[in-house]
Amino acid sequence: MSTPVGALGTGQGGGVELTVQNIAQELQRRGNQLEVVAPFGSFLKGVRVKEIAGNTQIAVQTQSKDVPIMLPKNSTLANMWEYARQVQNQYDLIVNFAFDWLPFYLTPFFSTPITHFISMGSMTPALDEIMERSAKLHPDRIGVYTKSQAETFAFSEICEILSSAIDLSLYNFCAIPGDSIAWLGRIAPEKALEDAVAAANITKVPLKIYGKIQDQDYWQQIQQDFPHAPIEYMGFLNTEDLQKELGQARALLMTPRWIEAFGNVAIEALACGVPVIAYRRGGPSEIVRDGKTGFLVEPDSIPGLVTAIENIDSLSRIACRQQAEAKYSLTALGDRFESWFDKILNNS
Ligand code: HBI
Repeated sequence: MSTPVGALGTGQGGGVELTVQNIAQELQRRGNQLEVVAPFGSFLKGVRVKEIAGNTQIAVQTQSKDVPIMLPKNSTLANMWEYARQVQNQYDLIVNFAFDWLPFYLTPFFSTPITHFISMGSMTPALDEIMERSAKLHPDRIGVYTKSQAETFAFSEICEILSSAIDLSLYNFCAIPGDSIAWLGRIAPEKALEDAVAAANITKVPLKIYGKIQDQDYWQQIQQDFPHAPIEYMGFLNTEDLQKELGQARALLMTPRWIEAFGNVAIEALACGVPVIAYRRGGPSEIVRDGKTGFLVEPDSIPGLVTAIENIDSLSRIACRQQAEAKYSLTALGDRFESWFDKILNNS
């Protein structure tokens, strides 16, 4: 049951789109019969998709924390779950990827077990409450990316930590980098690009910036604050072009101001042999092996970033690729999800 905020394959669903795609394709490759229920216009290579029409759901991060739970007229989310109710007896398990109130509320009304993969940290009290109620009813049926994401909820102890993955065959190892470092992500305040630019300004190491400019004023302000920093904006690239560029980097800088639930860009860098310098905060702090495949830095410390940049060439790039292969391949992800599902089906 995909996210109702937008059609799969359009990027509107953010990070969870990649998770739905990877899990569906990997579980099917292993012989599981499945279909993905998603908003009209969704597409998933090699996987049966049941497209559901209606008005898509507002993205929760665009709303203030105390708004009431809302469904638009002819709600895609409601229509998705009406379909699930009708076909539930054809399936052993229903897996929800929507970060929305309705699926959690409906869980006890279904005869087929429903399990929930939560794709962000805590967002609103109303969602926290219904997720907690669901977690209390069925403690083994809440999955998350990371422990630090789970700890934003009161039920962190019962969460299954599933981490994430990428299709490693799309990423090539690069042994000898160029002289620049990279920053990758939505250009918006919670990603604190200004810290990476400040560190480049001090070290004079060229910084290449990749990603969508989500907040134009914020981007202009950074350029005004650091007129002489050695930075270059490279635009928003697709995976194939991105991994070619990213592989050339001496390091990836991750400077999140908020708790990243995971941080897919970290495993994309590792897959190319690029060590990661990240604030010790949220998902990236559970990915980077400090001193081995990158450095974890005191959060919001620019001197910490500078020291890490000055020492990054001492790390082994092949160790970065090896970590990606051991933990973040589609096979490793499939193993984690299948063992989670087995536990649920054996207990239900
Ligand atoms: N908002 N209402 C709502 N429902 C979702 O499933 C949702 C969202 N915002 C973001 C989101 N999902 C995903 O992009 C997360 O993986 C970030």
